[in-house]
Amino acid sequence: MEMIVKQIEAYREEISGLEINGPASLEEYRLKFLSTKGIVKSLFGEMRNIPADQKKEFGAVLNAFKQFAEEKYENWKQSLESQSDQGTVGVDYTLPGDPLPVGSRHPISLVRNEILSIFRRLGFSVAEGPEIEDDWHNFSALNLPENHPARDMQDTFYLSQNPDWLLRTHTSNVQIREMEKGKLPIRIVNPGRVYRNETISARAHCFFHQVEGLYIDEQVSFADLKQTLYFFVQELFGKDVKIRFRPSYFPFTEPSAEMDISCLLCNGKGCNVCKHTGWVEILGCGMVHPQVLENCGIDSNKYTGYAFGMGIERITMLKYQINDLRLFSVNDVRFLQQFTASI
Ligand code: 2NL
Repeated sequence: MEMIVKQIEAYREEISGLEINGPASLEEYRLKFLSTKGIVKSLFGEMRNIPADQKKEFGAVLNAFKQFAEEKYENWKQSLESQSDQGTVGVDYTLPGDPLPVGSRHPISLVRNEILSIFRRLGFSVAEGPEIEDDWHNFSALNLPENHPARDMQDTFYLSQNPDWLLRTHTSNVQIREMEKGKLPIRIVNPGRVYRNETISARAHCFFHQVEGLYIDEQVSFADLKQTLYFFVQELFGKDVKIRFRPSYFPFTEPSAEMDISCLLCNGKGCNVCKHTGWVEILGCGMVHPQVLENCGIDSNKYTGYAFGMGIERITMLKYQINDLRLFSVNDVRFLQQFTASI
């Protein structure tokens, strides 16, 4: 019996020296000492080897040890629970918090907003309209003849459920709808997404974005158009930019022109971007065709107007030296994150 009592003393010392610092070490302690296969239980099993006259004494030692081991367990358990209630164990309040990822504007939106804000300062208001359109507002009112190639299934997306409807191929439908309202003068810019049935490549996509403008009043001239567009590109690209107009053709304007700006990269000396001409095309424009005015119920003897249209992707590519149109729609964050500094 003496041997066993010594052993119990040793267990007491072992328990007193234990460091319980979490639920795992507490459970390890419980399994070792207090479980059905634990040390306390097995010591009680020793009772039958103790001579009858010493059983009472041994029983007292054993009970005291059991109580000691159980109390220790309860104390540790309580102190662990109160620590986790307060949530203070191992929390370092000086560490930085979890990051909150904040998105940023798409480059197309940045440039669109910049374009619109320049025209707003000139007194233009912003108008928008439907992307699903009918033949009249997308083609006929704009003087596009029945047999014009743009009307072809190959170039335009028609809705398969009802081919009277199509996805607009330019934002001019908004200007037509504005003119049809019959309130003059009109001075609007209209941004939006347009669709064309193109094979996707670095230079073409089946959807892209435009800003068009329209100014109709008495006595509006081509000189007004030139001055307005000159102010616009100076605001967008800087005071040193030069412009030139080349004659062109659109069914909805007469006369029509394409406007180039001096190349921003080489300052007109000639480089890859301007294909060594010193000039880059940025928009098309012209005086609104009298037939288009009449189509919308506007007296073409009394009123004249100018209109222009530009691709936002094209201008964004020039401004930020982006060489592949597809980058705008694949949503690769490595591309998009490069614009986070802008608002
Ligand atoms: C381009 C050329 C242009 C227009 C758009 C227009 C609209 C009406 C009447 C007359 Cl309702 N014209 N829009 C005029 C000239 C050119 O866009 O290259 N766009 C990307």
